[in-house]
Amino acid sequence: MSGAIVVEDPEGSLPPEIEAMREVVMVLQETNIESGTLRNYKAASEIAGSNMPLYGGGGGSSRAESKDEKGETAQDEEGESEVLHFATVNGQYQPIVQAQPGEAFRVRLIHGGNNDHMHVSLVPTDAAAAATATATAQGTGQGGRREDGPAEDHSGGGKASSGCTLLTLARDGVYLRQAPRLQSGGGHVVIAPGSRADLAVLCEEAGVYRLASSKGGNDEEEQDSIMSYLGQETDVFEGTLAFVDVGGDALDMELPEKSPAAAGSDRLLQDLRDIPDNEVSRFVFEFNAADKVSHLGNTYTWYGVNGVQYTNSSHIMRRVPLGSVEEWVVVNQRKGRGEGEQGLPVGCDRGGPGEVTADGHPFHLHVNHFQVVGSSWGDDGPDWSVGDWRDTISIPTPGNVTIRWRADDFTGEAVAHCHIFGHSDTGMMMNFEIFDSI
Ligand SMILES: [Cu+2]
Repeated sequence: MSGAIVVEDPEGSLPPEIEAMREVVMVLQETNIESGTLRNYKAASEIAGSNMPLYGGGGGSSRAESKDEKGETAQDEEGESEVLHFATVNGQYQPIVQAQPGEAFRVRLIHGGNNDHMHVSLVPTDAAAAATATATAQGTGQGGRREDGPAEDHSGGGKASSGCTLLTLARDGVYLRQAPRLQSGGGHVVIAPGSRADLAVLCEEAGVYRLASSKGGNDEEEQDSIMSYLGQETDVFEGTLAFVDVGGDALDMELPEKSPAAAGSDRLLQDLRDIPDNEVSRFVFEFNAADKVSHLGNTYTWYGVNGVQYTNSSHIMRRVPLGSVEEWVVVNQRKGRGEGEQGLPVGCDRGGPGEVTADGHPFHLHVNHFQVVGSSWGDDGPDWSVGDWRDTISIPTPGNVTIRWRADDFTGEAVAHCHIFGHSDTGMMMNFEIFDSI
């Protein structure tokens, strides 16, 4: 079960373009049920007249297609090998969001799912694509492309063909300093389980658009790029999340040109990159995944952090003085159990036994946000840049991300973990404690 708690900005504190936007909250969830249980859902779905796709595979690319797929597999009485795998938005299956042409609105996207990464874009259905093509041919539009505004400064390959502009304003509840930002070339947003993205959306042309997740980008190059970042074995949801139905009177709203955080002076936004290296404490946090093990009749993959499987909630792996700044290198490099607490990996590219891993892990830190200060991937990931603040980040696989965070305000025990629950629940988690040193 999950839901959204939205902490609103104080009235009058935002740029007028953002203030004027309507808000759409979207809590994403996934369901993934195999074999036997699926038959119950199938029966319930058919009785209810639902168009939910009860077949093996992704969430379907459209309502019509889902229905066809369901029809095709209705003959399959066994269903043993089938997998029911779909995503919902606010508990609804592929809901429709209404919008007007030229209307800028804000989407608060919250990934409350447990396993799949989302690689989200807003793409026209065939009808919208045809309308856009017609408008372009007649010279009455630019294929949906905005020629003015901030989007142009960060424009990537896919915007012209999409008809909509999708800009990131904030991640994990913190406004980006360099916002609004078009990310990942074609306007895709990567959202890991547990992470949040605040987006500004504007569609110029009337039509029906799909808010969809896919491994693909607008071209092969982008697809290669996203999977080589996340790891080839990482699960990325493929299917429609929601539809945006753009119609009615055209509006002439503007996308914001500057970030609400640009002049931020609160302590959270103090740039931790300015702190000298000798004033931070370094720690290496390594994700470990090893062979399958049997326990109480179940077989599962061994998951751990720094060579330790989380089984003891009173075991503290890291103690942090209140007010101090931590620098953690979060590593996902090799298969195997790692070297344990007594022999923490000293470098990012840990040697020793174990193949290079292709299974990605979103790192999540409780209590304090962290700032990205470096990565084996370079200064810009698919959905982050050095300097950004987050509480959840996917680690390049194989590779590492270096973060800094200040132990602010709160003392006590907390956890850092992979946000794929199948991993964290079987051991990919560690305790740390913030203590008052005075
Ligand atoms: Cu994981």
